[in-house]
Amino acid sequence: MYKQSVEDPGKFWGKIAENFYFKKHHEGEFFDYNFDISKGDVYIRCMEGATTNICYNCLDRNINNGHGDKIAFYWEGNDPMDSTSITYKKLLAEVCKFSNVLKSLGVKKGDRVAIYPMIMELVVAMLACARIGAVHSIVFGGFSAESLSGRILDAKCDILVTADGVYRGTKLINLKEIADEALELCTQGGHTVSSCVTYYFISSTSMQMVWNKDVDRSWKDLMQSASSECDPEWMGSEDPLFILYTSGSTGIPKGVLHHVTGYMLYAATTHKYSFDYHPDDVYFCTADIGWITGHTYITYGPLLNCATSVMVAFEGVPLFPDPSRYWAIVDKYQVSKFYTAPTAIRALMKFGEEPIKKYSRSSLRVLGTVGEPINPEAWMFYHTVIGNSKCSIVDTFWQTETGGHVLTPLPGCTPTKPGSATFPFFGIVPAILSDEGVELEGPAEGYLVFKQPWPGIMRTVYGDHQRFERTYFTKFPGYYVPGDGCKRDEDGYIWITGRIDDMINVSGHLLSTAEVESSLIEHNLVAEAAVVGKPHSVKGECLYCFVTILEGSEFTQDLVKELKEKVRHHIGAFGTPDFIQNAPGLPKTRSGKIMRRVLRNVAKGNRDLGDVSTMADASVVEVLFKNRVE
Ligand code: 6R9
Repeated sequence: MYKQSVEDPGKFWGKIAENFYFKKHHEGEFFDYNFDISKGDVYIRCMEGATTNICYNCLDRNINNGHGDKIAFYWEGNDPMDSTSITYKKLLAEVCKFSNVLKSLGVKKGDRVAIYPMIMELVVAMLACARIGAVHSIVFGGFSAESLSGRILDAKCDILVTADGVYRGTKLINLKEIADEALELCTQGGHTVSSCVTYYFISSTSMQMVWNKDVDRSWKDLMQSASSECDPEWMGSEDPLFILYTSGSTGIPKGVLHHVTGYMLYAATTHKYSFDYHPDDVYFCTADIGWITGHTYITYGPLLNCATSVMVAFEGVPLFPDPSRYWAIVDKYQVSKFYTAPTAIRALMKFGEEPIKKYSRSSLRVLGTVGEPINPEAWMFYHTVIGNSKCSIVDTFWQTETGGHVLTPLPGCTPTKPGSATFPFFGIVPAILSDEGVELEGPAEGYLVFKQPWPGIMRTVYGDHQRFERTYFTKFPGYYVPGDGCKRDEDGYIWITGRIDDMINVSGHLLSTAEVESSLIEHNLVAEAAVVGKPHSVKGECLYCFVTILEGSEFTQDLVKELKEKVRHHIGAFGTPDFIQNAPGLPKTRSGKIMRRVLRNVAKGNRDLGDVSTMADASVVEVLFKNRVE
């Protein structure tokens, strides 16, 4: 299948497309694209001319095939007593109702709708957007008001959908308050959101809610009177489906834009083959829908395959009510396919085997991982302890930009090696390039690139096509450059070695150093800041910040606290730095570039700095080692 997928991609994907409903079929070549910027604008189109609707394919098509009463989602609340489920038929009715609500608020095809997460209703809201052709832009619930407003402004969203609050462990987060602050910032930024639809999730009076009658609408009130029938909008293959922001190395997030048909085919196919999905499976992905993993592998992929999924109301590692929570859920629903992140596995390893062995986990067949390189120890723990040495481990490498898995083993088919994402998925042609852009053969290490398009690849950066070309297609014309380094071993296995740009991967979430640095520099005592990633036993990497303060001022623990709070406020809780150290001077090249490589070694306490001949003033390094914090 792989051979066919790369030799005749049109035939391969065309056959897969036959499983989906198209209102109008396409004619001509399956792909039309240019990857080579030296020959003109970069573009990718797939099945252009066909019309379809992804929501119709997720729901109506499955219902028409006789699966209306199948469970689409089992939902587990923060409190284990709080659980419910929804069938495909019921989900369609809810989606149609919310589609009509959106229409009544004036939302039309092509309009952008921001969604600041809540739970089952989030899936309803995103599918409703897809049904009427509106473009959803979901913002992860851990982001701050400032991050949320930046994203609403960039896409000029007219509507914001949110909830009053959510629980994280025992902590109640007042989402609406953050949303209100973000809307205020949007107005100050010159764009006023016309409606804010709030779902009362907590529905208790303990939450103080400010209600602005011009803008605020209640989800439940609007839904009550909405009809549960709504015809889908037939969308062109290359019409946009959603925007999802990802960190950019300049510090300004990029709105990754995915389009209807290519994304649909790729989400469904990767979900089917990477997890060896079968109709009687119960599938459980622990991600938050606010990230791409949630988009592709909670909502679209599983629904397109008519799967039954477990969805949980909490992100990160559930230690509530105890560290066995995942395994209690696995046994409760007889989960067969489980998908999580290395950071979660490492966090669970800390509690030992006992909380895991309390449950049988005998239903498990395939265990997936995503988000960052998985270290072999965590891989082995996943395999031997969590999977009782009888499950396939699938280490799936991909990005917001790729839409779905691009390197992954196929369960029961690819012999695995702990820590390697193994081989390309169908339709993916990787290569390893040297610094000079030469394709390296055999065992080699260099830049990971992809040579031809696949259906799920992003089409552009929202509102900035040049940035799309600059970021992914300029370094090596003719190739898509994801920004990761990799190694190929003597057996042809690919091993991701980490980011090659200034990105830090904290618990599977990418953060740009520039974004954190600009938050630090806003403090009036900070003259300069440089941020690097430091290896962390659970998070993979954590933020280690070097700050140079103004002459004559004092570096105190209060300042450290203020700076941490500042970054947290700008980015959100998950971006809070672990370490802030006083750096009277930073190592710079003679041209003034901060030498992050040196700082990474200082953070690690590694005195073997390599070649420092380009450093302007080598004496700063000794001081940095002296001020190091642990
Ligand atoms: C899906 C997702 C993308 C970046 C990517 C890479 C890292 C993701 C990985 C992995 C090694 C894996 N990454 N999966 N590195 N092995 N299996 O995480 O998307 O948030 O856009 O991050 O994450 O560095 O380039 P996104």
